[in-house]
Amino acid sequence: MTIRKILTEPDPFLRQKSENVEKVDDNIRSLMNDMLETMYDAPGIGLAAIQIGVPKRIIVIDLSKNDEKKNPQYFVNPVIITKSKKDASYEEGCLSVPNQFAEISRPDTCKIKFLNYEGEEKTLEAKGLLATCIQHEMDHLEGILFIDYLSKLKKSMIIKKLSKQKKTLERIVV
Ligand code: GNR
Ligand code: NI
Repeated sequence: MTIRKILTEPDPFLRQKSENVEKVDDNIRSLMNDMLETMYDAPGIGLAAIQIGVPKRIIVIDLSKNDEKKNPQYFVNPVIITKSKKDASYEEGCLSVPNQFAEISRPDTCKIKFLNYEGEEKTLEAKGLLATCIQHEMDHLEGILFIDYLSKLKKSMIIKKLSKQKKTLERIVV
């Protein structure tokens, strides 16, 4: 298992649409292991493959608390079957938008189908933070970030800040 570099905004790669996985084989499972290790190291509660530069429709999520047993969940080619009319709002963050947080409103519950770690087809009814996280990660597969839901002004301020931080970091590293 390898910890990979997480891409951060602004990066055109994050805006790319991810492609379906044809078969869940050992290469895909190895990628999922890397994604999980990268997510735990960050740390975060979810990660989409595109965040480590791989444009495949793969998501990993683990909502377990620090003192609990780990509970990794793997979603390959996830599709939303139904979402609730009722919305819920959570303060969201994103490993690709470091240190920025905002209240985002999304459907409160959703039902998805996907392939699991073994490549078996499954369905899941998610609510609360899991529903939010699944939708946040599925947005990544379409090249969408949570800041896209903010006002133009708020979004541009965040992107400007992140661009500046990146330039400063480059100067330090080079
Ligand atoms: O670690 C993360 N926390 C989080 C909090 C609220 C809503 C969504 C998330 S996902 C985020 C990790 C991430 O960027 N996944 O793409
Ligand atoms: Ni994210």
